[in-house]
Order: sequence, then C-alpha cells, then structure tokens
Amino acid sequence: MSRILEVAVAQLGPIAREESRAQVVERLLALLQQASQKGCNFVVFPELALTTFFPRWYFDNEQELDSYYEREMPSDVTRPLFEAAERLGVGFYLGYAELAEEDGQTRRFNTSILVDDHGLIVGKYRKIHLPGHTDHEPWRPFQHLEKRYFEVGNLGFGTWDFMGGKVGMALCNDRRWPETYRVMALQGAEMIVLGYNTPLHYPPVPQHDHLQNFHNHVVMQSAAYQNGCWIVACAKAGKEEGCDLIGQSCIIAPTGEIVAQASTLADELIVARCDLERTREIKENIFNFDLHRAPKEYAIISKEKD
Ligand code: CDT
Repeated sequence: MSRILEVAVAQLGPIAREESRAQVVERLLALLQQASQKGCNFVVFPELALTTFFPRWYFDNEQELDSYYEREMPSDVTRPLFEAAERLGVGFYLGYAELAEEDGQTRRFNTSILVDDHGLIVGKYRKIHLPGHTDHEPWRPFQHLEKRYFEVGNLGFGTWDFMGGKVGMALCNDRRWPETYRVMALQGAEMIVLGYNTPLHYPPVPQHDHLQNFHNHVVMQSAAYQNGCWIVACAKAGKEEGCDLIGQSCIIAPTGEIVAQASTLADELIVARCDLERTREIKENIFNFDLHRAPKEYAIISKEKD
C-alpha cells in the first residue's frame, strides 16, 4: 500500500526591499501553477516569503517595521494564493511575519501556515527558536534582529491531519534543534515542512561560513532518519540586498536520503513523489519509539535551567 503526497518545493530567489507584496504573490502564483502542471498537490514556500528578510536591518521607525507584517491572512493581496489553491487543488505551506492583536496587546510572530487543497488554513505555527540578537550591533555587516522583531511562538510544535497524512511545521533555525523534530515525531509526524533564510556569512563565527550548506543538510538528514519522517525544506536564496543566502532546498526521505535538491539560487521548483507509508521502514524498526526509547533517562532535556 502507498499513501502519496506529490510535493513541490518552491524555492525563491532574492526579494528586493522595494518589491511589493503583489509582485511577490505573482512569483508565488507562477510557482504554484508550475507545481500543478507537474502533477503536484502540495507546495512548500520559504520562511518570511512575502518580503525581503527585514531582520537584517535595525529600524527605529515603528511604522516602517510594521510594513513588513501581515495583519490578516488571507488579505486582499494574498487571497489569490488561496483561490489558486482551491482552483488547482494544491495545498501549500507559507511563512510570513504576523502582527496579531491578542489579549489587548500587539504581538509579532514569525509564522507559518498550512493551507489545504480547498484553500483553507488548517494549521498555524509560530517560530520557537529565534536566532540572532535583540539590540542594534553596528559592528555586523548586516543585522539579524529576529529576537527584537518577534516573540517566541506560543503555539508549540504541532502536527495536523493534512491531505491524507500527519504533517508538522517548523521555521528555519528550528531545523538545527533535534527537539523540534522529536516533539513532532512523538505526535505522529510523517512529514515536517519548513522554510528558511540562512545567510552564508555568520558574523560571530565566520570560520564556519564554508560549512553553511553542510550544516543545513546534516541536521535535516539526520533528523529525517532519527524520526522516520519526510523533511521538506525550502530556501529563500541568492544575493538579497547585498546579503548572500544559501539555497540547496531539498526533499529528504525517512531514510535520510536527499531525493530532490535545488541547483540554483533563484526561483526554482523541485518535486518528489513522497510515499508516507515509507515512514514505517524506520518507525517500525530501527527507531521504533515504543520499543527502544528510554524516556526516563531523558528528563533533563525538558527541565528549565535553574
Ligand atoms: N532565519 C533564520 O532562522 N536564520 C538562521 C541564521 C543563522 S543565526 C543568525 C538559521 O538558523 O539559518
């Protein structure tokens, strides 16, 4: 028996600071259309896919900062994506900056959603591992102010019944942390989807710059294997406003093998036929959680630091 999701990763090349939401949505629509023509029914877009990666700048003007966030989803400008999803019968994952009013407060999150093949939002995730720094650090060639511009996500790591499978979401830096995947795998995740914006240059430890692509893949390939799930990862890539972002978007099988990989740093679609039943090869054998995990020995992992 097989249970197939025909998956497309819609890698994006750079988004200019001056590019409008409408222009970006046009690019996303073209990739969604292309995915449908290739027979895909699920498309994965990057993190913060509607604008340039704005945490690279320090803004003291709140109005300017606010212009990068979505106050509603869908909005007039993003609705064509949802309409296309319904018309083409293609679900999608999309990352964006979310400005929410909750408990009488304005809150900012780095968010992703799962939209099904009827164009309906079925899941929302707010990024938990926020990298970078809080204060302006002018010594850096570019800022990474996620800790200033976003709160830690308050929705946890979830999984959703989605188009015949159990799908979980993460965002960029989350992919480097083994707990991200394990918490979702313990909730039955068969596929984990994520988007990323990863600069090639890491100012605090530049001697690791040549390892950025290696680190990108090594964490996700081992996580796919150790959790017996598909991992689908989509970059925003290329030279964006002078900052080089890695590409190498990929689709990884539960064996840890990369089955599709982007070869450019531009808008590019890669596809794979993902059989969710293949998760059993791992989940019922080498990483059978019920038989082989030793959770009593892992208590320290979830203990808050004193
Ligand atoms: N967007 C994001 O999370 N990027 C980080 C960059 C490295 S930390 C400054 C990442 O983990 O890829």
